Amino acid sequence: MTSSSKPNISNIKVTYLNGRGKGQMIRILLRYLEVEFQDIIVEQISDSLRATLPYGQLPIFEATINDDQPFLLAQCNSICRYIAEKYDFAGKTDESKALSDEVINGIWDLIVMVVHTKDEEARLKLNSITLPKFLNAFESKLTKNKFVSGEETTYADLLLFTAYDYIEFLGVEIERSKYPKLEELKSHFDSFPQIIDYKNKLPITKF
Ligand SMILES: N[C@@H](CCC(=O)N[C@@H](CS)C(=O)NCC(=O)O)C(=O)O
Repeated sequence: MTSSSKPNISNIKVTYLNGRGKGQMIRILLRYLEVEFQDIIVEQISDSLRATLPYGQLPIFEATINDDQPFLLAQCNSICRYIAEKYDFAGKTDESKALSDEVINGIWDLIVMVVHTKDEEARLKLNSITLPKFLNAFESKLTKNKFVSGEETTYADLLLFTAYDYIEFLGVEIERSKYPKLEELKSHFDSFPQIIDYKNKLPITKF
């Protein structure tokens, strides 16, 4: 899972709100890779915190590089890609990396639609058309190859697994029997002790 040479990084801190949202992708990735980090949870973004954030938003990732260089990164997807590259979980080829990127963009398109669809009629359309469209797209990738970007697993698989759970957490029912490959992916990640521990300790949050 981790690369043979030790990454030149220490004092990792992840700061996010008291919820799963965008922060969970970073937290679960670090947990899966068994990377130690400080999980900083804030109830809201104070003015003093906001002043330190590149876009005034969370999550952010902070670390020390080569023992003395502070490093700050914002934007959830950039953070996940950076961690995956650092710990050899981004995919080996340009194509595998690009397909991982594609799937992660798809995951966020779907999550954003789920989060922002409140109206009942729109919700029905989401459940009957949009959700199956996206889940079938992921399912077909997992049918073609063992993992979404090929025969080797990458962080895109872990984030897809996380999103699959998260969509249900957000109150959308998934007809799981229609997605046997996604179910297989779920069983794959649900069997790792660090993932079991992470999920068992997930606090009750609103989002
Ligand atoms: N594109 C950013 C979006 C980050 C974002 O929207 N963060 C929200 C929380 S999920 C936030 O900080 N909201 C507070 C605000 O914008 O004032 C990312 O993917 O990290």
